[in-house]
Amino acid sequence: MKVVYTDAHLGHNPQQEIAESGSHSPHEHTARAENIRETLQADATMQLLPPTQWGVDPINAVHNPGLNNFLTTAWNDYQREVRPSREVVPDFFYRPSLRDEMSQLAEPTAANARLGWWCFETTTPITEGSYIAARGAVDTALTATQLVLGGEKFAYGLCRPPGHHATTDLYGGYCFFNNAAIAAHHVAATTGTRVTVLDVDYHHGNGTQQIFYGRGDVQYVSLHGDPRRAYPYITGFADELGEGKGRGSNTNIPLAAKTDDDRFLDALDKACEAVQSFGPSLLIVSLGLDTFITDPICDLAVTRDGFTRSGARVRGLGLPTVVLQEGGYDLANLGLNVQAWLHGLEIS
Ligand code: Q9C
Ligand code: ZN
Repeated sequence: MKVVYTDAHLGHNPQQEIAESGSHSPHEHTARAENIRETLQADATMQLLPPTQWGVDPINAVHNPGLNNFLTTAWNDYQREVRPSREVVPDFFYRPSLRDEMSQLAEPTAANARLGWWCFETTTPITEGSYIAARGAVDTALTATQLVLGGEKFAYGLCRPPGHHATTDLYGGYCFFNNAAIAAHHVAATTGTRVTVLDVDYHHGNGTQQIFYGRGDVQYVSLHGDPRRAYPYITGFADELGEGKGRGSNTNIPLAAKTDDDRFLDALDKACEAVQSFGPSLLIVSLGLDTFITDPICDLAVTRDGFTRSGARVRGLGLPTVVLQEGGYDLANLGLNVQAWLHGLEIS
């Protein structure tokens, strides 16, 4: 299988994560992607190649162009205008109800205010090279997608930073641009055919759901920790089915804590049935390995064998498939888990 990778991700190099009323070393860090690359590089069935450059148009076709404009200069603006800091995190969030009964504002001009305008939470620091890294992840997703459009049955994009929490207007949840959504829109827009994003990350892909919620040409199907207990809390409920033209093209399957391989595979069966009835021409998998039994921030109990079985189940759909990296935080097992999933897809 072809594996798209760029070392541009190394530029996004946070050393802290502000969460749970404190600050700790980040769960989302450079060693994640390096561990995956090393494991796949040592695998004779995998062929690494760099992404080509796609520019900003595919990003701005999915996101508010203001998000890219902001991220382009956010780190530098903050250094100059607020204070020198290797990592930049908002300390004020614009919430529309602050101006209930009043007209809503346009984007503010102060660097600190713009941070809280474009970001929804505190765990996604901007470092000096974060923007270059985020662009590299989008290029990686689009290059992997191009390989599949060009006739490869499967391709894997080692996207870092991940993408599925980024909405039309907002970054957060370790994500700047929604790599999978940008790839899915690119396929729908250039081929005129239906596309599905199947999201198996532990966390609900609130961004991907939001971006396609009103569209009938891109289906979103997700398995995830029940939002009653799991981040991002405000989306991922089973009754979110899409709206307008998108009615019926959104499927959420929330999972109980400690869900094991057999129960996860049962849920994946249901997800695959939804994919089959939608009838896409191409599948994009948002691949998170944070459903793993020893993941440090999640509470499911999927094993490596469960990942191989998951890949094999997705292979059973018989669709050209682009696999894009999302989460997964058990560093010692991350590369091996990605490899197991991809072997299930390609070799089983
Ligand atoms: N105490 C991805 O897996 N922190 N993002 C949650 C809960 C944010 C996960 C902390 C988790 C984001 C791509
Ligand atoms: Zn996740």
